[in-house]
Amino acid sequence: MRHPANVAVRLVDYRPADFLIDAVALDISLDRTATKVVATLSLRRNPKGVSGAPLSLDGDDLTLIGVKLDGRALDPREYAAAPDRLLLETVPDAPFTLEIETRVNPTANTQLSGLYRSGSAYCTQCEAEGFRRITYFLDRPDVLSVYTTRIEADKAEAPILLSNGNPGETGDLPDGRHYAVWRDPFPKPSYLFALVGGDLGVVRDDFTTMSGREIALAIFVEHGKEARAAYAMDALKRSMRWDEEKFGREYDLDVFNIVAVSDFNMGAMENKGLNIFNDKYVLASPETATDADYAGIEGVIAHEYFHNWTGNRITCRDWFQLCLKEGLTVFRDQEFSADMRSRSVERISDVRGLRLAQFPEDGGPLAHPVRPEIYHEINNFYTATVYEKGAEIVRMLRTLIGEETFRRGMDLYFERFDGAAATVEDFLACFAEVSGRDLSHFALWYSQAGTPVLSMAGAYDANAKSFALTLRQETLPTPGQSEKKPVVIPIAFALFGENGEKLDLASPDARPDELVRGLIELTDAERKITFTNVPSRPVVSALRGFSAPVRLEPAPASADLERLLACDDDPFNRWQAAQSLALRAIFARVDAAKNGAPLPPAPGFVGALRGILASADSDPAFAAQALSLPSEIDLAREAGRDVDPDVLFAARIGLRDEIGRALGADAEAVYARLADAGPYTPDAASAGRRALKAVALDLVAAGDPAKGSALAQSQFAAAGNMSDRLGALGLLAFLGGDAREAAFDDFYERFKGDALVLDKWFSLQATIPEPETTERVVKLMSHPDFSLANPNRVRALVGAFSNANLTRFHALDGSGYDLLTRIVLELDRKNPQLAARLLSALRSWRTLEPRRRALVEERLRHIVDQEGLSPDTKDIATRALS
Ligand code: B3K
Ligand code: ZN
Repeated sequence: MRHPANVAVRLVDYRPADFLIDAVALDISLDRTATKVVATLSLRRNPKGVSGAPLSLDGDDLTLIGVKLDGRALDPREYAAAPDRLLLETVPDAPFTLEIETRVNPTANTQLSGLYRSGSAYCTQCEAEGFRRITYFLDRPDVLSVYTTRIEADKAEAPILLSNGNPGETGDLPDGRHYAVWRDPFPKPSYLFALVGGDLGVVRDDFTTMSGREIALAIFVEHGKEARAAYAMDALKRSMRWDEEKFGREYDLDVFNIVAVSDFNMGAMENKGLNIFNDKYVLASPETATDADYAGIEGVIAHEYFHNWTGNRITCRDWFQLCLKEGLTVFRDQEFSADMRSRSVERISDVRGLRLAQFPEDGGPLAHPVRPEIYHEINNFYTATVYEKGAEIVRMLRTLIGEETFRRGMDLYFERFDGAAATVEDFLACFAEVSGRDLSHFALWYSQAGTPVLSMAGAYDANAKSFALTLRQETLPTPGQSEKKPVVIPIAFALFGENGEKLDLASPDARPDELVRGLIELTDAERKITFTNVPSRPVVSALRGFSAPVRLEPAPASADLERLLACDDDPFNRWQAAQSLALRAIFARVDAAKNGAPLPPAPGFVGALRGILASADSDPAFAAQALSLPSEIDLAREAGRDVDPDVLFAARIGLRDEIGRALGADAEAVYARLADAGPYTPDAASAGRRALKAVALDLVAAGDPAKGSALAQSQFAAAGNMSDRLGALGLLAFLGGDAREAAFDDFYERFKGDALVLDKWFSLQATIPEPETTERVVKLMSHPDFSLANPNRVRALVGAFSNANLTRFHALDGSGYDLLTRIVLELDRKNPQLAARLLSALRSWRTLEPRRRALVEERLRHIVDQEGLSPDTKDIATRALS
């Protein structure tokens, strides 16, 4: 495979394109190995570009057949063609048309970027730079064109032909071929182009918009899977209604199509009017999908739909502005899920996700600003920082200016930039205008990388009845940014008195609106606020609802956390108190183990959990989250340095067992109450009860493994839905023995042939925390159902092993690292995007203890030294080593 030159792209170098392409007519004749693409581009010079500039079009791996300018076939001496570029030194100053014919081989396309085949279907993925793998183009997001697409194919092979926009003429052709025309009236950048051809089943429905327009909805899936698309269709209709109600956004085309394919590099893609999805985020049935899968489908369907306004109608000027569409759209899908489900449970799981993926990224060698200033490979910047931290910035903005003003800012943004390619500055300017606030300091969140650390020190003066609180912030250096400035941190805030009562806030040091709203703004490195009329030493509840993406360090004293857990009316901070107590108890065990001291019991924490279990029925989903211990990944992150996964694992399991011994009987009663929940429904309330049931079963097993195993075996055998079955299998996998192997065999027999379910079978085996697992994973790689060509399968096995099985992946003999290295290098030749993504599992290597650190460094250097490494993998490995 050829690789384009590995050049750095910089934000400061942005220049408008020298040409604009007002219209594109594509004529694509599908063929398995030689698809013919004729692109007719209506070009004109951009008044903002360099006058007299040559026309230089992007390509990638293209074979040129011929070029015509205004209908005249050009002599090859009139242009320079390479697989990655088409250069015309002289073109007219007046508008002209260029007709370019290329050939592409979709079967040979293992990168899954551009036009490729998934199963027997043809499909495309163009973001970020895949369109140039179909035809030569100005493949950049600020070139917006109106597209007409004619697709031709063998009618038996591809009876369904889809592209962006509204359907036009169709018809039969000689030799068993047929064609379909699609017209998209909305100007769009090339990354939003899509095409699908194949023999697919379909589920149809319709939606009446707020102005009374009828939209034809369709979801295309593999034949026989139609029934499994019902939930996705329901989620789509709810998303369309929600965007009307919450943001005043109406759908614009006459049709909205979704296609589910099984080979896809990421979750889904928001192509205008034709979303293409990883089938994992479309297909669900009670027997095959867990509650988490249903929630994932709802969230991703919403996310891609919401892009129609935030991303498609208003797009990004350049790829540095990626967060403009991604962070904003994640914010919107999180709000949708919060409205559809439980707001506090959604917030907790969003923050868990942020801490799991974004915090380690922001604290390691791959750290970058939400709006990066340089990249070598843009596909490596579809990161947790751009998406999740990007969403947190939008949330902070709303918190600071208030919900109603935020909505006016969004309205202004939609009005002002509809049909345009915008920047982060354009976005912020709308909110500055409607709020009258200067947002220039706030904008630092977009350009400064690293997670700020917030600390609080309080002093109570019993005589003066005052409470002095000092707030400080600090951000540690990140690659390329050694000096950090203080950022604007909105701290949602409350004080609780001795009896758990919320105190009225009074202080001469805070603005009246800060006191009324309970929202303190920390803009400097330090701020001191003395609260008056405080009757007794208060407990501080800060960062309520996780009002800013910062780390609060150290966590409050344990006695204060126990009080917050009991009295805080902010559910997020109640959950946070339980997590902080758990972390403290686990790290106390870690320290004791290091010093050879007796393991300290945690009676206060266990007592608090007993209380949560006792009142679990009132909010099962919340109780399930509060009763779940921080994961090993959480522990590694919180430890921060000299991480030894074996020690963390032992301490965590030790605490789990202590809790199980103390609360096993209580947990068993909860489990028994929830055991028979009746027929499966995917709603949040039922899902919450199932989550609590799973946590209760784990506690029973912690206290009495034999009893836990017996209960898990019967739950596994009798399960009427995948959540219960997989929950039981997960526990059996952990407990081990014959029951485990029997359950895995049974599961395989039941679900063989069902790829999405088999992914779960592969994943669970990869995460067994036992020495034999590495060998098991190696064996599974030769299983007939394993294939490096399917990204879901690779992620299920290798991704799960390297991201979720910390003790095995970080085994001291280096076997886990060797396994990943081997797969990354093998995959790099086929699918560099996926290889690079897998390699990111090593991003926190510098926080490991020295022996493991040395092992990883050796592997990273070995990878960087490979001949012919893709720019994707090289970029990750190089930055990881920096
Ligand atoms: N915009 C796509 C992601 C494209 C990734 C390209 N490497 C999906 C999404 O965020 O909605
Ligand atoms: Zn997105």
